[in-house]
Amino acid sequence: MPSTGDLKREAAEAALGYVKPGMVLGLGTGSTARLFLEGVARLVAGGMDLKGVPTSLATAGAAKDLGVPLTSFEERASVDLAVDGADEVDPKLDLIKGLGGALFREKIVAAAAQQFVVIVDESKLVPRLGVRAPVPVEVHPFGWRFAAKSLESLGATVDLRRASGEAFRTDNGNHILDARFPSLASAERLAGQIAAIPGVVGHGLFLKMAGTVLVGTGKGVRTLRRPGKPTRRS
Ligand code: A5P
Repeated sequence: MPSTGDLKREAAEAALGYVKPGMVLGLGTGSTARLFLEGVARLVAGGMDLKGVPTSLATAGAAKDLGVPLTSFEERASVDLAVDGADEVDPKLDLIKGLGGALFREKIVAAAAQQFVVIVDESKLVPRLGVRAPVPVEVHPFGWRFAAKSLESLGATVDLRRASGEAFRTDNGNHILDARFPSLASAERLAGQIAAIPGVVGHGLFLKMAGTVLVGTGKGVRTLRRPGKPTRRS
């Protein structure tokens, strides 16, 4: 019986098939993205010319440790391929991301990618967003209580994320509110409502962004594709 880690690795290894020499890669955050990064490090060690744009300080540190060259996103407006994990994937390939706290940079890099490939184990597939994961909402510390109250007025139960007893701080110095909605009927409408709350810096609803989702199943990788999104693969 393969472990969740095995399924994540299976998906991560499959994503290496999308990597071509000379690419600038968006490097995701989390345990599955870490496995992809290890694969990228192997390609670099084998002589492939690749550069990465990390989506978090943790990924930047891991890339440095593994010998993957980085380039600053401040010097470019796009990347060739972004590969990242997700917390939930629905049948339309819409996602919840951000349980790792890196959603703000992850969303920018995914949006800037020519191709955005998501790598998950099959436990992340859900019939509807929000059935298991909360929607992480990054908020500026100044307005977090107001943002929490505003999310509650949209029907959410809201928790300020904590780490070691303290309010969690993102790489951007902000807090995260984990918002659970009893029924997330229209993710698109909700995404607009959340984004409109003053003090909200970003949220973990990644809608119409993923072109390809690679799912580790233990019986081979399932490739899910969104119609109309580029899925170039060697
Ligand atoms: C990081 O902020 C998240 O968006 C991660 O991509 C997500 O939590 C998936 O993480 P795992 O690959 O560790 O499950």
